[in-house]
Amino acid sequence: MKRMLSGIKPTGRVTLGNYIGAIKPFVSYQDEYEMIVFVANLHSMTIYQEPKELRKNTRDLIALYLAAGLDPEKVTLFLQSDVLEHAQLGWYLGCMVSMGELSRMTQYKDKASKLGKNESIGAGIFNYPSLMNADILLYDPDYVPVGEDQKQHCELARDIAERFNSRYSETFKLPEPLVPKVGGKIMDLQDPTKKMSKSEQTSKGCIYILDDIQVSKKKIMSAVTDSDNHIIYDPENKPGISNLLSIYSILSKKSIASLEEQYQGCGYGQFKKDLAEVVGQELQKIQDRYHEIIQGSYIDDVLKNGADHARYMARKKLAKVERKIGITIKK
Ligand code: ATP
Ligand code: LTN
Repeated sequence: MKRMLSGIKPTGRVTLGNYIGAIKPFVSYQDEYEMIVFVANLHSMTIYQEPKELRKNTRDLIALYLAAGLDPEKVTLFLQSDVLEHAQLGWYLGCMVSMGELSRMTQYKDKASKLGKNESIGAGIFNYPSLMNADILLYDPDYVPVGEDQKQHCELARDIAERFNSRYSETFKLPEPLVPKVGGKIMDLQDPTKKMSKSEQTSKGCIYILDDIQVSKKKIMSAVTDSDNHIIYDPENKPGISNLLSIYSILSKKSIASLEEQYQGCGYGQFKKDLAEVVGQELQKIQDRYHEIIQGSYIDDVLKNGADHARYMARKKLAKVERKIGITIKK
């Protein structure tokens, strides 16, 4: 069975973008692949997190993974901070990457360009990819399912794995990023040229999975579109309606072409109303399960089992790395 691995940061409320670009695909892969899924809470520290909120967001994220249908019997689900080997390998790999490579990462460049005049960027954001490389390489996954924005980090993991293998001998499998063809980048509903992101300040263009259902519907109804009233997928010239078509297609399991046909001659109003209904139904389903899961100790049990299993794999790999690089002095 091929292996897959991915993680999500608990940096805020989970968005429809996270759900479509990451969580929903994970659920669909779990029968076919050996899945390792974790909450990247070490990565979330690269931006200040209010401790109480971080705790809530972390529990919510786990509960949402489960509510969306991840089955802990099939998937290893754990908190990154529970497996210390991530940080340890992150250090070694950070010593093998150049400042130039890290400076070319788009996520770093984006965050750096958004800084105010007197703000300086944290070193954590700069070093972020090394920790992510460790997350990936510790487990030898064949595939890393991520949204479009994370493809570059996965490619770096591949480069670093190759570098390590050629310097010290074959140690890491070369992972491949897996970006969904539709839904890899869900855009902000108010500014469809920007990614829907949970760390954005305003929430009008972003649907949260735990949004009140009526609020989520209103956000769809007030999504920015163009003025020609034709429902056609053309991300370059019609980013707003194309984004809505992607969301509709993923949630309804209908192809974009069949939706274009279904809505030929219809105005945007009807299309948005139907989509609002589809989104509302999907959220309702998840929220009902979320409310059951968030109570009691189920989450803690799942995390404990997941961490035990992940730790076992990670320790073996780290021990191998430490032998090869000469850190371990026992013969
Ligand atoms: P931030 O906005 O704080 O950077 P994020 O939501 O982009 O957060 P993560 O929580 O780590 O970052 O993302 C988890 C997964 O969701 C990643 O695989 C990412 O590529 C995917 N993802 C995030 N936003 C979107 C989006 N708008 N469309 C599709 N996939 C997304
Ligand atoms: N950087 C990713 C989250 C993440 C991740 C990973 C994804 C951390 N470690 C390992 C895949 C594999 C993000 O910002 N979405």
